Amino acid sequence: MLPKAILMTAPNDNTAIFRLAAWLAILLSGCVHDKSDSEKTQLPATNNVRSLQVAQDINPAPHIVEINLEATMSTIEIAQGVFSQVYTYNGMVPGPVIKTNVGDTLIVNFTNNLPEPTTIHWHGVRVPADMDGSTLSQHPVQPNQSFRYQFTVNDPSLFWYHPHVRTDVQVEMGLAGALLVSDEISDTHQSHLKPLREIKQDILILDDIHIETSGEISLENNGRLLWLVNGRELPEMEVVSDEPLRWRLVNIANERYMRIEVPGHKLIRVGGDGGLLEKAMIDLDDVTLVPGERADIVLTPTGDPGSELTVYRKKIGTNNARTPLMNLVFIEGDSSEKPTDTLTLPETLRISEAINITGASEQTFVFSHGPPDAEGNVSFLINDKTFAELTTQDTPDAVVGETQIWNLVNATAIDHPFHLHGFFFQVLGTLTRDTEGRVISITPISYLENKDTVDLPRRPGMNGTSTTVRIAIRFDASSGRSVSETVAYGGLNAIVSADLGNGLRGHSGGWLFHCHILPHARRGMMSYIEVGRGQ
Ligand SMILES: [Cu+2]
Repeated sequence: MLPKAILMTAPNDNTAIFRLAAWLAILLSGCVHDKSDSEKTQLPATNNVRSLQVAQDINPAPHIVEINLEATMSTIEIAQGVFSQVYTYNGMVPGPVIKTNVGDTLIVNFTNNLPEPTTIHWHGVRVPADMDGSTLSQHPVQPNQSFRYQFTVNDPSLFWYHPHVRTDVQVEMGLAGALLVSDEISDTHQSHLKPLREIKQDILILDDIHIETSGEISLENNGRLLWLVNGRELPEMEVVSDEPLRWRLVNIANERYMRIEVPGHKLIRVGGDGGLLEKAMIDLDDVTLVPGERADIVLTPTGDPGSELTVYRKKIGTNNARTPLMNLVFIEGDSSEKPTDTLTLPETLRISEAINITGASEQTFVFSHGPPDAEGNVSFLINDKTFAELTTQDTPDAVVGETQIWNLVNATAIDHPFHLHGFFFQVLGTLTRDTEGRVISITPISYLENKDTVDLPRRPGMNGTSTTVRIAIRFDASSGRSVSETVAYGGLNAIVSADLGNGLRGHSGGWLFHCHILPHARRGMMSYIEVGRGQ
């Protein structure tokens, strides 16, 4: 068997030394049949951040992107000289980038070669419920079994994919990848976006892991902490002074917030979870991504050829603590290229429609935690219950076409990143309350954005105070599918009648919402809404 992992992680620049090493590895693997040796993937000679591999489209038909994706254990050199046994998609950490266009049908022939069950959740993508990869809507794919994911991608943005079984463990072990949905039609028809689309674009996947000296990934946050961009520790990006860069960022870390800063430079945020913003946010000192969240940013680095500029992750809430994530290395520009103009972005990037909240019903969800147990661990709760304790009496319902306002109340002293499956929402504003429940501040949102993940800021003061983020959700028909449609489609008969083992009965239109600090979700901070057809 060819060492696929090695072939697929070859860097773009294909240095002669690396090619030689790769060929040697291939030759050796022909003689050595020990899988663990032949599938060891070494770091490439250069630490280039532009090294993400794109999943191969095996279907020649237009408007269909079909890929094969295999989850498997591999041994990869993540830190210099330290080999870690990790979970991979197609032998890589992170997994291959899936590239599609708006309106494409994406088919993913997924095979689970892990020693445990798994699924794939398409974070942020509006998919039919039976393609959502949650245990509410799909039986986990057992070891050595396959599952075909198939859905149409309708929203241009950067999304990501990851398991939704033992999510905290499986994501930390390496299972995550980016899914980019481009808007080729708009490229030709939305000429006002030309300046934006001409900017060199990079996907940057931000992560952190802990590894023991043995190389083992620590799930208890022991050992050395590594900050990773596209799976690399402190990688480099070659840039030309005064040439704008567009970064499509996604934070796949289990727990940590990523507040990105480039010293001496202002950032422009043009988009987020659900595609472009209505108007660019300019002159930003930093951009924060909570776990699961995306940001589409533009910056214009300046520096002398040969010099370096470091991109940092700033610690939230402190002024000075910061960690280097990536080095920009200035190279000479190509003098034959046209001189770069000052970047001029259109005033309106996109005509966005605010969700009409007239007559919307309201629901309130309180995010809290229980007292510490003997080991000091707490349960994390939504409306006083863990996910395992929920009955259908506890969970909200909606009918297709309905709009609801959700009041997401954070009663704890830490932030929680809220994520809703299957639907975009828009933030209406944030308010805080004192211990008497009186509103002490109201912050309306100043820009319009479709989101699937949002920070719920910690309470403003002592126990009893709270912060509420108000969001509007339209449970439109473009997500999901009615029970009857799904049964006709043949997808969910087994699941409708199946007890999924947690007291819940999964069925079409069951959508999770949870904290995206994955250990919090595992310890209970997760619930779901049933979206049905109505009468
Ligand atoms: Cu949380």
